[in-house]
This record gives sequence, structure tokens and C-alpha cells, in this order.
Amino acid sequence: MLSISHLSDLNAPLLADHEADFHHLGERLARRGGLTAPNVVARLRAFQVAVPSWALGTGGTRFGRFAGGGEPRSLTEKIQDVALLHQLNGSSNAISLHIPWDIPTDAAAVRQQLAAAGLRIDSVNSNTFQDQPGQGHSYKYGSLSATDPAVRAQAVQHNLDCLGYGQQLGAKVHTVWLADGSNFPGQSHLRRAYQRTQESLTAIYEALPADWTLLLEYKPYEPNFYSMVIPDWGTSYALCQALGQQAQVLVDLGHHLPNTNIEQIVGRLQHFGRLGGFHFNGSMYGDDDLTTGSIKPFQLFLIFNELVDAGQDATVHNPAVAYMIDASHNTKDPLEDLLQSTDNILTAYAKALLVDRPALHAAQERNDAALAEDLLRDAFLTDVRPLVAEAYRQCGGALRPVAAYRQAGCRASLTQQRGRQAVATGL
Ligand code: PSV
Ligand code: MN
Repeated sequence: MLSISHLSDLNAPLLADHEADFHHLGERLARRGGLTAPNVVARLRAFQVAVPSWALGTGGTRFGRFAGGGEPRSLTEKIQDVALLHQLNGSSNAISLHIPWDIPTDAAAVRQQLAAAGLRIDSVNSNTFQDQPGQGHSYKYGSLSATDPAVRAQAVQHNLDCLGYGQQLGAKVHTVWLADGSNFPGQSHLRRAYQRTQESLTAIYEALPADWTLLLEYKPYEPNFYSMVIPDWGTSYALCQALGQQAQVLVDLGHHLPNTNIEQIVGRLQHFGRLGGFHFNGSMYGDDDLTTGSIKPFQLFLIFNELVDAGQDATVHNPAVAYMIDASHNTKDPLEDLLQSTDNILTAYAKALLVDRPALHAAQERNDAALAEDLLRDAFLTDVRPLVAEAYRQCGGALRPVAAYRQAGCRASLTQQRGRQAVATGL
């Protein structure tokens, strides 16, 4: 952890420029009408993006893994890393746990550590995509969809165990992502695989505590390349409909085929009241797990435009959405990458808040495509960095989180404490 005085020392040389830029942008926004700078900053401060416990170490590909030093070796150290992120940006107040990578051995101690750092558990996530040592049955041919009832029973039980761990920690969300599918035509009976999955999910849903949400994530391909049992939002949605009101669809930005109109999916799900969660990442081709907003910032803005629009529409009855980063940091320092991802997310959100929505709706009603697009571009091209920096500052964080992290020598001291060869659990 950094001391408060250390953070304010890091901010001090930047403060005069920041105040001038914030003031200038505030005047511009006041002239435009709509949300004022303090309004936008208040919304940004309230917006929190969870960090997954599996993204705090260096990611790898099937070809190799090039770790940096100082990776967290335990759940305690992972929570320390998230606490550091939250201290720097005030926007990372939650951690998601993948079971069994991060089974809490002392739940009371974990709760205490979280409370002391102002953090909470975002979700627990089951893992039936890998076999664990000593496991009775293999997931080689699927888990919740497996043809063998004993495999399905084991996978269901694992999900029930996750609910138990989550309850010990005060979680309210359980996320299911299935790797189930097939690699060859004919390998799997497509309809029966779906039916078995629905049955298994029903058994999990029946055990879900009344104040919990079950998030169901979809993915079009990988690790299976011919068929995935839950490949798209339509399948997730249909399963959620069959399960009940506490089941919601989770949109992972990387889980779409190239050029899919993700913002439209987001709009549809909100219309149905079934958008429950987000996994943020960036991609060129597929599930690349790059820094959120690094490749397609305009798309990220359009997604936030849908979220903001639905949030202001009294006819939309969508529950609160759980936001999380789900990326793999292969090249960058994971903590720097997470700070950059959060920064890009807040930037897209701030821009979406600036859209002149009454004017946009009027242009849409008149079918004025050029004006409608111009209104979006006007918001998208606004340099909102002073608003994001002000949100960080008001939370007691750093005006420039990545720069502060570097100047404070955070990675060097983590490496000194934990060693150069430390390896975090995860993918
Ligand atoms: C699968 O690609 C996924 O997006 C799921 O959310 C997993 O939980 C996560 O990545 C980590 O493997
Ligand atoms: Mn995901």
C-alpha cells in the first residue's frame, strides 16, 4: 500500500495543470448544457469495475509464458494487489474469484482483509474447463453437458461448492462459463447436449440463495472449435428464461465473432431485462484478451452509449450490471494493464455521459442519420481525461495511476517481497 502523503506528493507536480484543464473543460460543458463536469465526475466515482483474481499474474499462450517478477502467490497477496489498484484509481473496489484457483482457506481473515481495504467480492466463478488433481471424473468430454451422468453430477456439485465459498465471503453473484462443446462434426448430439446443460443448470439454480444472481456467459468458439454448447447470447438468454428471474446473461466483449454488433446485443439484453454482467477486454480477432479499449475505443463508447441510454429510460427494467475486467496480461505488467483498462472504461463511460441524448433521440425520430452520428462523434471526440483524473483525485487516488505506480516503484518492491519466480494461480 502507498501512504496518503506519498500519493499526494506524486500528484503535487501535476495539480496546477490538472486544475486548469478541468476548469477549461468544465466551462465548455457548461456552455453545451447537459451534464456538468461535477455531475460526470460523481458518476465516474460511483462506477466500479471488479478485478478477477486470475488476471493479477502474467498470462500465457499455449506456446509460452513470460512472467515478470512479484506475482501474487496467494489469495491474500492477490487482494493486496487489488487494494493497491483501488488506492491508485478508486475504481477497482471488488475482486472475483475463480474456484478452485482461489479457494479461501480462512474466510474470516479474507473478509477482514477485504473490509480493511474497502474491497468486496464481486463474484465466484466455477471452473469445469480443467481437470483438477484427484478429481473423480474428467471434463475431457464436457461438464454440465457431459453424456456421463456422473460427470454432470460432479460438475453440478462443484458449482454448489462455489456457492458455499461465495456465501462465506459475502458474494452475491455466481458466474458460469462452460467450455463444453465438440471439435468434430457428429461428435456431439447438439440438441441433447443443450438439454443436458439446461438440466444441470437447473440443479445449480435451485440451490442459488434468494438474493444471488447466476450469470451465464457465452462464447462462440475455443476451446472447442466445431460447436460450443452456449455459443451466443441467444442461447444464454434462452437458458436464463428457462431458469428464472435470478439468471442473467453475461457479455464478455471477446466472445463474439469479428464485427459482431455488440452494442446492439447490449441494447437487446437490457430491453429484456437480462443483462447481468460484463467481462471487459479488447480484441482484434477473437478472444484475444487485450487491454479494454486499446483496439476499438469507438465500439467501447457505443456500448456505454447503450448502457447510459437504457439507464435513463424509465421503460427499461434491467437489474444492476456486474462489471469486471477479464483479460490476460501477456506482455505488460498485469497491474499496469488493469489500470489502463479501467482508465479506458471510465473514459468511454464519461464520453457516453456527454452525449446530447434529447438531440440524438430527436434526430433518430427524424431519421437524420448525419446529425445523429455527429452528436455521437461530438461526445466521442471530447477529451474527457480531466474528468477521469478528477474522479481519481477525489477518491484519494493518483491523477495518473500508471505513472504514480511506476514512480512509487511498486513492481520493484513487490518483486523484492515475493521474489522474481513467484507464480500466480490462473491460466
Ligand atoms: C473464458 O474465455 C473466460 O472469458 C471465462 O470468463 C473464464 O472464466 C475466464 O475467461 C478465465 O478463463
Ligand atoms: Mn470471460
